[in-house]
Amino acid sequence: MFNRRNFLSKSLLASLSIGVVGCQSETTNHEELPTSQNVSKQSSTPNKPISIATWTHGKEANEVAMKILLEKGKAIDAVEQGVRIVEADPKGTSVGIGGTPDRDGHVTLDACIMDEKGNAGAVCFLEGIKHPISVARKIMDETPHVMLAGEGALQFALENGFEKENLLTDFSDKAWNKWLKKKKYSPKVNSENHDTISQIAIDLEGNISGSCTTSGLGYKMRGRVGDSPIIGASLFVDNEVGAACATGLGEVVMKTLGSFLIVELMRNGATPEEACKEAVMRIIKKYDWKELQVGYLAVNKAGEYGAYAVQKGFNYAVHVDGENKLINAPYFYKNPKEEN
Ligand code: SD4
Repeated sequence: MFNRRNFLSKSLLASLSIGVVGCQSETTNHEELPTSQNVSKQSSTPNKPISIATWTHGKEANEVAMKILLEKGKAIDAVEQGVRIVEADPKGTSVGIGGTPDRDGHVTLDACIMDEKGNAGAVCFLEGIKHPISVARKIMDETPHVMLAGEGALQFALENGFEKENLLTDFSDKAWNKWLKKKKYSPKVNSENHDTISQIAIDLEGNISGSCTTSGLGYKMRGRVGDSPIIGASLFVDNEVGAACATGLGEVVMKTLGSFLIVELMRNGATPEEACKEAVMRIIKKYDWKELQVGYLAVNKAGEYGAYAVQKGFNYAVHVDGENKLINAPYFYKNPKEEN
């Protein structure tokens, strides 16, 4: 019988495979593709609780989140507390304290958070506050707005008990001074200067939430805001479908609204990995992607997860069934320079 939802799913999947396969070239890495997970097959036994987060430090964030989830805590608390541990680590040069400054030496932070009800909070161009994710949470919980920026965000944070502190560590200060000698802005791909933390969790009730926090691109122009505080770009949650999040060059994530796209693709039947791959392909098709990195991560309502990146090097951590493991994401571009 004709069913509009099936029809949409089928046509979408057909266009997905044309889009994706049509762009696969010798540069595509097939070996590393994990087995695609089948939504309908596994949806009767959902993977929950689950916590999933970008990069190696995602493991620490998952540890914190899983403790909360196993104690019957809410996914929204798990993803806030999870990323706070990374924000508080002065050794991390892409998040919170210790973040790489902009070209003028200021550490400016972006973050957003979204819960199972579709509530969202975000903060951007925030200076001097170590935990932008908690400022974003407060904006979500206690104001009629979604995002506060710069001075206003700082004022709100101070009025709500957050303390101002110097976020520029000696290490980041030295690195910035070294950078000043040449002032060459050349964002490298991967974790050399991309390790924003984005996290998604599903709690025991089956509710989904997500978070994202970063100091953004190192040595960016003063005032530059990336994708990380933009709902739909770095993060999107739809409790009926799943959630997606991003890391990497924010400009292309913003221009393709990747996380929202991924959730919509999953709504129409794509697996998390297929959806992430299609979002990467939208970047590949339109932009000069060889020197940039973007990694997407997604989880569906059944707790199945997947990821896909433009280049080699994006990894993520998954905590499920008592195990917290790191996984290398499959990717599109095999850099010939790295093959030698
Ligand atoms: C940004 N998306 O500001 C962030 C950077 C990032 O891993 O994700 N780094 O563009």
